[in-house]
Amino acid sequence: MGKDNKNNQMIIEVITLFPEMFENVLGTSILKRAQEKELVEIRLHQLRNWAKDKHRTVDDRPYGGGPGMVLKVDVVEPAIREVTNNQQPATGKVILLSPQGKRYNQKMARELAQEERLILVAGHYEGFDERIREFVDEEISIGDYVLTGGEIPAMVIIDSVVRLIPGVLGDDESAKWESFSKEGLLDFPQYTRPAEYKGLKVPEVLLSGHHAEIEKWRRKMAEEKSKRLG
Ligand code: 21W
Repeated sequence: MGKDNKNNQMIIEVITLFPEMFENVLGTSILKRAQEKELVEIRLHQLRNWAKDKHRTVDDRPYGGGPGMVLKVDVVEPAIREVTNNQQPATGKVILLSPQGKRYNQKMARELAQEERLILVAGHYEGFDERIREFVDEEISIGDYVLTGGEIPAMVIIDSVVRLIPGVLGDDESAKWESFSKEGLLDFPQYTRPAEYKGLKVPEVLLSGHHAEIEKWRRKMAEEKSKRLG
């Protein structure tokens, strides 16, 4: 079990200078449970372990000058190569988290959830040597804003992919939400007790017990909401 990957568990490898950033996120709630159930194994790799000199250098000043440091291709490439080849299965999709990448969405999450193994490479600081792009299969950005590194985007991908692995969420729950997101419908409004709070009432139909009516109302509300958000 575990490293042999005998079951159908997904393996996610993360290459990062800050593996400790991931520990709380991966050790909490649904991501924690998914790993305990061995539906996914997430392996954190310290990029600095592939540094070649005694100072464990991973970045350097940019050719041509300018501010900031650039992640070295001769550190990142060996890390990708070793993590990809020297572990089982020797396959997997290598993804570079990059502000220039393709904008991440739910369709991409569904596609990644089909993979046996993902290798997520997170840079930090200013950026990485352009040649690193030659050694990855995909580049993904999580949106048009500037972050300090690829670690949080890597966590976003892990979270969105792991919840799609069969068995991670309750069956009825996950099936239902997936069919909604495929149709492009967003959430419907939800309420719980009390039925009235500071004059704000729960819609009557939800208190009625008419299940067909409730279903109709929820679908209508979800469609209206998706239209409003374009
Ligand atoms: C920020 C890396 C800016 C590179 C001169 C020329 C990964 C990210 C990141 C970062 C630059 C994602 C430069 C949304 C993000 C990420 C750190 C580019 C360097 N200087 N998705 N080029 N937003 N961010 N500037 O920031 O690594 S996915």
